[in-house]
Amino acid sequence: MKPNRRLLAHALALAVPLCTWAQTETEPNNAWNQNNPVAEGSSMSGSSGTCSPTDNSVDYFALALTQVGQLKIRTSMSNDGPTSGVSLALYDKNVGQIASFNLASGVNGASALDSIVFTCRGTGTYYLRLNAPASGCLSYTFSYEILPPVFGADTENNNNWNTANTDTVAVNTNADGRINFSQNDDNSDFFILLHGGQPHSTVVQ
Ligand SMILES: [Ca+2]
Ligand SMILES: [Ca+2]
Ligand SMILES: [Ca+2]
Repeated sequence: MKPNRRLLAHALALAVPLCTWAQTETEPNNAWNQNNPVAEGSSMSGSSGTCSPTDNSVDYFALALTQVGQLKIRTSMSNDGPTSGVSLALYDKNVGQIASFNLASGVNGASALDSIVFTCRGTGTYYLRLNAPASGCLSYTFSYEILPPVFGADTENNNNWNTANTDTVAVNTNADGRINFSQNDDNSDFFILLHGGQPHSTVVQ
């Protein structure tokens, strides 16, 4: 007797666990040191405002960057009233504010997708804060990912002229590099330029 292939496919699909997983916020998360941790690639859901029950507190989350690059935060948000925007802020590991910004939320129960990218992010912890909406109940889901840096890496440690010996650049050759990525101790890159066969050092700061 032949197996029912369609039935078998459905059974296999049900047996495969979902690759993505979602979390829901845990209140109180009203200060940076009450944050809810969020892993890269997973989604976090929450609410704020005149929901049921009403909770107009802000929501703090901790993002963990394990590689340098561009931090992209994606949101899907919905307000049950006419308020169309949400105020957010990003902080570094020392709770210094990097940026405050607004992302879109759908109105009257509709959802809206939005995203923002922060370039030159180094590794470590960052804190994300969502403020309560000006009015109405806000429901949201967000996730984040680390996109590759725009340019390739230079060879560290090249912070001094006499440690640049591995970053030798030939004439008419582009040299990639990364410098001043947040939270990473790299604010000086020395390169050796070969000109007429003679090395000359140059510094990027
Ligand atoms: Ca909340
Ligand atoms: Ca909260
Ligand atoms: Ca560098």
